[in-house]
Parts: sequence; C-alpha cells; structure tokens
Amino acid sequence: MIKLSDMVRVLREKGRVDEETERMVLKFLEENKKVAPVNGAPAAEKIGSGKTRVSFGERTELAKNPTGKKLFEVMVKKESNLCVSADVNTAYELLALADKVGPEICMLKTHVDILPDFTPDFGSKLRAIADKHNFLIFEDRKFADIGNTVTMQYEGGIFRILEWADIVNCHIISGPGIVDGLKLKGLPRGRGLLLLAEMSSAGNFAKGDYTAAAAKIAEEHSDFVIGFISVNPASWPTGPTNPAFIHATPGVQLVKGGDALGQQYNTPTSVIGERGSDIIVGRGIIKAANPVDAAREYRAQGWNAYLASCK
Ligand code: 5BU
Repeated sequence: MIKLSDMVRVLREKGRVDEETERMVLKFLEENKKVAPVNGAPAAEKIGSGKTRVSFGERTELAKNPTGKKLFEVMVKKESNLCVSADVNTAYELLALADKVGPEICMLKTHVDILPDFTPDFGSKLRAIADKHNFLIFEDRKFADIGNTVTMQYEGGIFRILEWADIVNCHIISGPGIVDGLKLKGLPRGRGLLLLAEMSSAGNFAKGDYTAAAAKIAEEHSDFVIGFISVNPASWPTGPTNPAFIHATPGVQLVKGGDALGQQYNTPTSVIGERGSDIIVGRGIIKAANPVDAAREYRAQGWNAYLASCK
C-alpha cells in the first residue's frame, strides 16, 4: 500500500520518528534490496525488476521425474498454471466438473475420500477425461504414516490411488521413510510426489526448519519428488529451490481473505508474482455460478502473473 521509505519520510515530517531512525531504516532498505532467491535466480531480479525467472519451458528440461516433466509441458502447451480443487459433493459432479473446466487447467486436485458415490471405475473415468483435455490428476491425499503403511494406502484399499493419480502429496512429519515408501510404488509407474513444505491454514506448524527439511528431502529424492505444496517459496530460509521442482499453492481466491475454519487466501497475482509460486490451487471456481467462466478468470490472472514475472 505504501513504500516503507515513504512511510518513514512522512513519520519523520510529522515528528513521530527522529532523524537517526529515518537514516537507519533507509540504510537497512538500501542494504537489503536483494532478497531471498526464487526458483533459480534472486527474487529481486526475477520479480518485477526486468530479469527473468526460469521459464516453465526451460524447467521441462530440468525435471528428472516424467510426471514433473509432463506437468511443465502441459503448462506451457495450455498456457495454464491453474489447478482446480474439485471439492464437490459427489463423484458424479466431479467428473462433470472435470470435463467442463478441463480445457482451462493444467491439473485437477481431488479428495477421493469425500465422494459418497465412489465406484471402482471412478479412476478410469477421470483418467479418460484427463487424457481428453490434457491435464494431470493430483490426489490431495496428504499421506502421513510410516513408509510401510503408506505403500498399502497408496496402492490398495477401496480407492487404489496409484492406479489413476499422476501426483500425490505427503507430510514429512514421519521422516524421509514416507518418501521411500511412496517411491517404491510410484516411481516404477512414473508417478510424482509433492511434499507439504508449507500449508495455507492459520497457525500451521509447517515453517522454518520443517520447510527446510522438506527442501532437503526433495533434493535427496529428485527422481520421484516433483516439488512442493508451498505458500511463500520466495521467503524460504533455504533460499531458492532447484528449478526442476514445482511449487503449488492452495488458498487462492480473486480477493484476499479467509474462510470460517482457518483457511487463508491470497490472490493469483500475489501467489505467483510476489510469493514466487508456480501453480495456483483453488476451490473458488467450484463455488462460482459459472465455474468455466471463473476458471478462465483464474487462469488468465495466474498466467499473466507468471508472464509478468518472466519479463
Ligand atoms: P481453497 O479454495 O483454496 O480453500 O481450497 C483449498 C483446497 O486445497 C482444499 O481442497 C484443501 O484441502 C487443499 N489444501 C489447502 O487448502 N491448504 C493446504 O495447505 C493444503 C491443501 Br496442503
């Protein structure tokens, strides 16, 4: 809203801070013009100051995992960094929504365990729609158990997630063994994994050393880990992540705010342009009167913010 340098000048003029404080603030700002880097180059140089961020096209070549590579390719081809959260009430609605918004998105995010009418052919039906519209399927399962248990949760049970989801995600609370477990099943199928390095909800504990640990685990498993769920990757204590990794950020709406249960929203422009993420993830689209029009709006804002940060 107002630059700190302007604010300190006004406060000085009004006699609310002394000359020494003004001088110290201006000195601090001058010395800290270069801020934490994002995805391969210093953020201050990438975002809004004339130098480019590493483009999705270039990052296609850097990704080691086939699904990570495909995701970058789809984004470039469709000019979309939009992932719709399909948090609808039934599988029937989900499949209809996927077919409608499919042309606008690079990825569809599911919570398969909320669908009361789930049937074993759900996965193949969704896969067919994903292939038709060229998007990836991300099951937001948030695995959290020990390695051995997650192998069974990933492959088995009613949902057989491994069969149809290109991408799943996991917490790292249980340590790197969870990645070993999921990789055992996912890597031979060419699947990819996102690590929950940060979360969007108020008061969550995924920050600081925890986020840094996620970045380290990702590096150690870059054949399977394709990136992160993150909120503010431009400010990570570890500095920039390898540009082969993708950042996806939930809690995105056209207007900043929150919901009644702790969710916190940022705008597409802020998430991509300022916070250094790559993909916007949102439920706002499904709540709109016309989800296709809403998807187009989110897509345009997300992609324009990406293009602007490449200039
Ligand atoms: P919303 O429209 O951004 O509130 O939808 C958020 C979706 O992303 C919803 O499916 C959540 O389960 C999911 N989510 C999230 O909101 N925050 C997180 O940190 C993670 C996932 Br991880």
